[in-house]
Amino acid sequence: ETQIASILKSSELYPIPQSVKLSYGTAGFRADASLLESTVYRVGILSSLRSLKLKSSTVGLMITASHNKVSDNGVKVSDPSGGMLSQEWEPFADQIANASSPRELVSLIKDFVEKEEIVIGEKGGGEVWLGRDTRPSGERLLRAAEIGVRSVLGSVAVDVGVLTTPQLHWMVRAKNKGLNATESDYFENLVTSFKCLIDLIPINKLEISTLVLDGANGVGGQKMEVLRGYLSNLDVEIRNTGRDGGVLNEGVGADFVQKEKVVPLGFGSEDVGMRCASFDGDADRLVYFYIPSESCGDKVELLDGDKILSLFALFIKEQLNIIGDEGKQCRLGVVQTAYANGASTDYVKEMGLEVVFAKTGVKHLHERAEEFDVGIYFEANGHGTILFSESFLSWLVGKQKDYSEGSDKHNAVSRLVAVSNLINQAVGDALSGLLLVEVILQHMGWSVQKWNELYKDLPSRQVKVEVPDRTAVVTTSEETEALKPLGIQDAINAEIKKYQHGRAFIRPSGTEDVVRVYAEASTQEDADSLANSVAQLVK
Ligand code: NG1
Ligand code: ZN
Repeated sequence: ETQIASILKSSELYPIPQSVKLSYGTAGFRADASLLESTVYRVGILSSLRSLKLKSSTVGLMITASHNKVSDNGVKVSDPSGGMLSQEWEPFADQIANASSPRELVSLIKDFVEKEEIVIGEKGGGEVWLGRDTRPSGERLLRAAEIGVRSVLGSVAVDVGVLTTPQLHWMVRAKNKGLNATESDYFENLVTSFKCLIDLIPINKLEISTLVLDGANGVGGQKMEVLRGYLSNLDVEIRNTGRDGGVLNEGVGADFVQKEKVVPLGFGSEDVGMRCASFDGDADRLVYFYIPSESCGDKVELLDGDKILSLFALFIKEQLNIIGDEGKQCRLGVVQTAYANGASTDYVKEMGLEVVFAKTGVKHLHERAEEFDVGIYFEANGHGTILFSESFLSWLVGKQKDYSEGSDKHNAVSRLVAVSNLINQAVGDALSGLLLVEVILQHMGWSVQKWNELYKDLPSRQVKVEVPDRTAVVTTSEETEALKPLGIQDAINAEIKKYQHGRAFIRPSGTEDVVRVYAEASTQEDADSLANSVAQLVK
């Protein structure tokens, strides 16, 4: 009928390039940008269908390849909740992205629409909000997404411009909750809740020193420049905004700093001891670092996602303790992945928190964090957030009325409510995470060095190995043991045994064509050597 004709017609514009096999992966589709137009067009169609399936709720479509190189790009979908696309739809995403002809595409869509009982064109269309990061290929790909969205009859595509990934997720979530959902609403929400937390700081501890931010030459630094204009009690110097000739993610950004543990471009000996932070290319990751005075060369002292998680956990636990017995009944839990530094896990366990492990990729962590009243999740690379259950939040709001204004308990409850507003509960967000770290440090009266002393990281090393076929590596569900190739796990175990506190695992990347190797040991030399010998086994 007309719907089929519409898709047949538009798909002629976007033939699939030969010899690419795409998979939705850890965080959507990613590839060299020149290969992605047909994929993004098809994800546009999928997004319209997703919206229709969920009573025309707004769905988000983000064009970004995050920390990957500037010539790459990618596309991922935000569900109406603001979370990642339901994993149940990923196989369909894979199928249509790889459909080799318009006919095959149409037939896959037809079957899926029937199976999911999606009704097209009768009760209004779908609505999809399209965002992109600063990559030069973004605009062209966004046009392809628009055509895909609109090829589902009655569906509308709204271009919401250049945004960070978490901004788009936040806006989609707010829109579907019936709240104000523009980018300025996003900023206003951050500013208000940050100020609220600042006002609740016990006066004598206040300390403000300059934070130096590495914007990864991407969208995050630029948005931070806007946000900074509305904030008092925060002094940020922003470098690597992308306007001074630097290249996105090249020698800069959270992924680079975390994996290489060296200073990003634009930082050096003049910054010794300063509190520094890095965003990744789409600003959903945040790490802190400082250059130690005894630093030789370009080494940094890294405060990764695990340290951020520990700081958040400590602060929240402190507020619950102030509330007393009732506060202690709150189920506060932590979700980490196999990449979490062993020392961080020990630290939060000693605090009395429950720790659970999930597979790599925030979609997996997010799911587990929802099981708690307050669930904090972080990947070591700096991607994470805090989730507050609806029932716990309404309990808090009730208590705010019960306790007398200005009392310790009232302040503690108000802080928790403000944290729930400040932190982006849709998805990990470098901007909101940064504001929360900053206000907690001010609250504690801590320097970055003091914060770093919460626990000492076990030395670790990550390397990636390029292989002809990364899918040859298959792991258990926790990703800590390799089932294939046969025999490799025994060989890895034999290497691990040679080291004190040795731990190592391999897994295929879901975003790059590599196998990742992680190793921990009691000294840096040992961690390096363990990582390298395991990498040799993979080659
Ligand atoms: P892969 O490439 O699957 O390891 C990487 C990160 C994930 C996640 C995604 C999405 C590591 C080891 N892996 O996934 O944690 O952030 O990218 O960006 O950092
Ligand atoms: Zn990212």
